[in-house]
Amino acid sequence: MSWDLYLSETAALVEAELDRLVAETAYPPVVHQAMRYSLLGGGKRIRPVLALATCEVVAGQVDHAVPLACAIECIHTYSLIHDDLPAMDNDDYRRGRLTLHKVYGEGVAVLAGDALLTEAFAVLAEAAGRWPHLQEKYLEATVRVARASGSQGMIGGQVVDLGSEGKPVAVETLEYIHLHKTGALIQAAVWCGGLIGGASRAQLAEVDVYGRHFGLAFQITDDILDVAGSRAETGKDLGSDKRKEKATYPALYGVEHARELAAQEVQQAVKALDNWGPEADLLREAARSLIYRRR
Ligand code: GRG
Repeated sequence: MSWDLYLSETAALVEAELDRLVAETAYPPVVHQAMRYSLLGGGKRIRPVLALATCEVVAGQVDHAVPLACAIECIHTYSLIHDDLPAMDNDDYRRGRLTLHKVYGEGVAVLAGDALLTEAFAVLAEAAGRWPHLQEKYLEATVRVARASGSQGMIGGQVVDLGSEGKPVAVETLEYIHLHKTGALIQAAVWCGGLIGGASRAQLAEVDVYGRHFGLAFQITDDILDVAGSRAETGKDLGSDKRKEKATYPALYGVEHARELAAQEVQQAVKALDNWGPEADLLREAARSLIYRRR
């Protein structure tokens, strides 16, 4: 199956599960409606689908990785809500719609993000309790997801990003920001998907390298879209990185060289799976699709 088809079919499965997870009727209504506005608001579902694809590629049972996939998407959604706040990137639009704080106010947006982050760990802990034979794996995955999201992962990257605005930034700092702000959660998604699916430690080490390069390529292409994409396709105001004097690959190297660097990262992601057979084509194609990313 092609990656595009796999992505759209599996994203629909994730969407249905997220819809069930945060019920429309839950009390108090405002926070749950706000959570749903962002959680069900048109995300591409790259991270959860990568987690499920990796589980599948190692011949695991995909439904065992669904809680992992949903937890990761809840964390990703919280990070976008908080990232859009006036105290962070102060963005008005995401996915072609007003950002959450523009609709529900800043207080509810902060709390909806907090609630999604908290829910993610409830979902992981529940999964550990549901399948006794996966208990240890879900515990290990929980630690990995927490670390990837925390001060030495996504938040670490975000803090360095915030602190670098308006300043000249060294290549190493830029790489740190991208690997942590964006890469860590993507890397955790594939690694944990493999873990739940029964991958060997050697396979997990290779998947980890794949995830690192995928994450870097994903953020470089994200930065390129901010400069050279279309508002209709990205659903975001373009040029915001430049306005905020953000540290990005196009700012440091120019768009053309940034494209080459993204292609190199894709190549390295694919190379990390050299020991794998055709069963890993899905992951190879997922990485290659980043070159043509338009949203
Ligand atoms: C704790 C106050 C507080 C804030 C946390 C950690 C954080 C703020 C923000 C995370 C940093 C961040 C938003 C990184 C950007 C990653 C990125 C490229 C997001 C876009 O991902 P897509 O394209 O989005 O997968 P969709 O819309 O498809 O879900």
